[in-house]
Amino acid sequence: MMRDGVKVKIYYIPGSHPCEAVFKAAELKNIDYKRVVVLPPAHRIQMTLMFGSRTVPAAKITGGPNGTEKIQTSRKIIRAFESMNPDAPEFYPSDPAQRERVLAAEAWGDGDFQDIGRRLSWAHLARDASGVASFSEGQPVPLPKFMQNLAAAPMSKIQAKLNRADDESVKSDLAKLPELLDQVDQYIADGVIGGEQPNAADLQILASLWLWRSMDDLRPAIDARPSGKACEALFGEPGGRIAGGILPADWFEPVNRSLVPATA
Ligand SMILES: N[C@@H](CCC(=O)N[C@@H](CS)C(=O)NCC(=O)O)C(=O)O
Repeated sequence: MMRDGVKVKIYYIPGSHPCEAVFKAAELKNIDYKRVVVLPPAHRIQMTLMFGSRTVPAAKITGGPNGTEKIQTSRKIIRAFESMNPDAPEFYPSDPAQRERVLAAEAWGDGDFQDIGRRLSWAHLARDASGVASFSEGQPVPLPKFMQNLAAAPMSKIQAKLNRADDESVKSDLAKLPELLDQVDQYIADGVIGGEQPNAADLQILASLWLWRSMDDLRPAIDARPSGKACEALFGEPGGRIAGGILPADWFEPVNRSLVPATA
């Protein structure tokens, strides 16, 4: 059981996949929390002033096992949640060999793999910001709708620049996608992720696919795989929707080719 009097606030950007990983972790541990939306790109300054470093997710925990804590990064927050409710199923398996595998997969999912979701989504939204509103729907955004709509295009262009979502990087990310999905499928086949009880690697890796699945041009290739099904089982529907046809169709050739069975 979580102890009484604990308060958790999670600072986040709607649609951010590491933030979604943290929300799912809180849900699985039965941890009550309050969501606080921060607005990109200004969140970099806000987070630096409040937490010391510029990224979300960030969590403020008061009255927990370690008193008041301010924590940044999805991996550290998920570790803090693990210790807050030891009665709930564990994110880090106690079997040493399985634990090693989960930790390695979690670290892999928090590397370049995590950056790809940011580059791909901002590259789309910088060209066509109409999808931004779908991620904010139902979220406590501290800005009237008309201002959100006015800000969507310039904000997305800045975010694309800050995340280095240039054409070359995005094309290279899309070319790598089938290989990365093969790796996720392999983790599932090896029993590292996709089991009955979600672990820290499930949270980290499948949260990226949750964001990838919001892009119409990517979703069919992901959904056709065990990794897409594992993502859906844990995270459900994506937090928003980015229409197809925004990026040049030929950039998706490697992804679409991977949909065709090798014998065809
Ligand atoms: N690997 C970290 C990175 C988090 C991260 O880069 N978050 C993005 C939003 S998805 C962000 O706040 N970026 C702002 C920046 O890099 O300045 C984590 O999992 O918490």
